[in-house]
Amino acid sequence: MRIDSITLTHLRMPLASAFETSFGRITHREGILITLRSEGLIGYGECVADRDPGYSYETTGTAWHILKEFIAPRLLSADVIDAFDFQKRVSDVRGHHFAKAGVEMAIWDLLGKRSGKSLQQLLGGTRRRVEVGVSVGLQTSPERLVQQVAEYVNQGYRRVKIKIKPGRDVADTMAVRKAFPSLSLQVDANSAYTLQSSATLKPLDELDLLLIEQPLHEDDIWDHRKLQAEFKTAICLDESIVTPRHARYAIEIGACRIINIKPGRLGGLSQAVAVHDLCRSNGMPVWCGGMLETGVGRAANLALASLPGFVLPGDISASNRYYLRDITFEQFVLNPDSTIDVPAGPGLGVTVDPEALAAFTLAEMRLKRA
Ligand code: OSB
Ligand code: MG
Repeated sequence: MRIDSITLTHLRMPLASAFETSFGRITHREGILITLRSEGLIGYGECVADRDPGYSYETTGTAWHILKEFIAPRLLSADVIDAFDFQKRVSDVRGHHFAKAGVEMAIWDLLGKRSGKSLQQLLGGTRRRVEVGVSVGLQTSPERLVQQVAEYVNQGYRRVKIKIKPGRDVADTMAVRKAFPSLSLQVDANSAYTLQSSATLKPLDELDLLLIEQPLHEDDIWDHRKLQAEFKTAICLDESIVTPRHARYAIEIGACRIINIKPGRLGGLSQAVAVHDLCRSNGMPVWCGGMLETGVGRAANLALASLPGFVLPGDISASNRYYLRDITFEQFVLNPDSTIDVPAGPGLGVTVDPEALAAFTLAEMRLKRA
């Protein structure tokens, strides 16, 4: 397939409500929409880098640079066959997974539109709807947190994840557990603890949590293994699993009992599927994480989460949990059984609203085939 042009659109979108994690508080989400034009078709992909290097070293700025200088030239110089061919072509670009994943997503969208198949079909997904939960940011007090959780539970979310950090952990989680004794509940520390300071988290082990996500350093596999040995509750790795190889390390040494899969962090949907397959054959449960995606990235996550190894609810909430106005015409809604329907149209199955896109655009650049 010939790629005629690549358009990078730097977006800044207001969130429906501020989102705070152990690495910071945001009121707006930045990102880069990738538009590929190919033989009369248009494919979209979302690069999930944000403004600041809090979750990852990648930012909208680094991704823009890598996309423009290194990835676009490799894609515009010769026809691309599929996602695997794309990965081979960019294998000499070290790291920068968010940048690569955004382009790979747009390639899948094109492949689907060419063949009339949905991304779900292309990836081998089976379910028509997937179980989802909601990720709740840090609040100013346990009372406010319980209030926020209650709102989401009333909206129909049956699985809730709360963000924690030192000083906002045990009391907050206990308050939610007390208010909702049978809720599926999990916590996410985004690397805010060391092996030493994580000893303070021990009371969480009595709260019947689904999992404790990424308590220790983002590049750590070894200390998580020590921590998992101390906890009954499953440790889940997010930040640390950046390639299928890291998933294998974690499985082999017992660093965790659950893995969070995000296509952006892993460098593309193809890599996400590879981690899924590896985990499935090793009996390691996985679930689909989120990066506060727009409708474009959310569509891809829903297709991915419909694969059989995704046995825990994903961080894939309804569109209105993230944005009052999204860049896709399609809005994802929560079904009464805490599921969201997987898009069935060709490719990602979503269409971009040009007016919404224009309203949120900070900068745009189109790179053409020579
Ligand atoms: O660690 O899972 C995370 C959002 C941005 C960056 C990292 C994370 C998150 C979330 C929100 O927890 C998940 C979502 O609903 O998109
Ligand atoms: Mg996480």
